[in-house]
Amino acid sequence: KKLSIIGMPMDLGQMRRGVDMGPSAIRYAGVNERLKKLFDEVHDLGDIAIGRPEVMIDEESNLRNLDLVAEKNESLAVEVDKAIESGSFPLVLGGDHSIAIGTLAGVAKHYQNLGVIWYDAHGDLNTAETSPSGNIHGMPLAVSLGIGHSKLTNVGGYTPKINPENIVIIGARSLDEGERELIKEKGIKVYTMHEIDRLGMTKVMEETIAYLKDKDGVHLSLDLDGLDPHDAPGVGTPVTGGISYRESHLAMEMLAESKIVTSAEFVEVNPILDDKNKTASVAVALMGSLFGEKLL
Ligand code: DIR
Ligand code: MN
Ligand code: MN
Ligand code: MN
Repeated sequence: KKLSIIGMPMDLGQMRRGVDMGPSAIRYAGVNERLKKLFDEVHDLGDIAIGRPEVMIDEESNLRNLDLVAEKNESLAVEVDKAIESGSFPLVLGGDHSIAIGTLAGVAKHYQNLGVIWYDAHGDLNTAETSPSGNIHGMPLAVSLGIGHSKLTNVGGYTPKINPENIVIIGARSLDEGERELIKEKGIKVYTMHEIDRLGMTKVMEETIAYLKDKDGVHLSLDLDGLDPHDAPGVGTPVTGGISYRESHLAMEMLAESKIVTSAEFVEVNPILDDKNKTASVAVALMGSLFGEKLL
């Protein structure tokens, strides 16, 4: 079993600086050491080069830093693709959630029927037309469905990457109007905080795993803001009333047992907004559980 770690120090998909330091924070929290115990080989491929480009707002299209976000995601897609080609499990460290555009572009070409678990307070289903912010980190799930600006949907040279019936959103508690409409129109499966409270995380994950069981691969896209800000304070857009640390471990452990996950990314870790690197440490702990760490 081989793991490839790819850092994506991207902050161009939103407006709060510091999330570009997410990969460093996660490495500082010991990701390599932790996961070396769980894989035969761990290859840390370093970071995708983002540089410090001039930030421009494309007012007309309501897509902040459109060209740069598209270009950097092309680079990420190439690296993710190579990792899978080499027989490795790709683990991408963010970076803001716009990086899912590149991760999924690199992953989805390897599967006929890829499932996606979107663990997030948000739907990330906006387009330039529906976005209240113009931030591309609020759009990657729509983009991956082929909905949005063609510069984004065509990253990797093909579209769409995924089908709406293959998606499960877990932890939603902040959706914009256009996102609600898209969820209804496409019939996307969503476990909001209401269902998590009502059913419990065990049932939510049993149903999620059953729902995705027949897929030939499953990508986990975990936005740390899916967790409650009490447990994961170092995120750019915290939303109160989120998934707990314990529930998140349980979810990762159930995914480990199910063996359905074939690629993953952990995004939105912002050490500038964090409390002594707590959020990066939580991310690494959850990775441990996702990859089969057990106490006994
Ligand atoms: C909001 C925030 N829905 C937007 N989205 C975030 O700007 O589109 N996604 N923070 O993770
Ligand atoms: Mn997100
Ligand atoms: Mn989010
Ligand atoms: Mn655990």
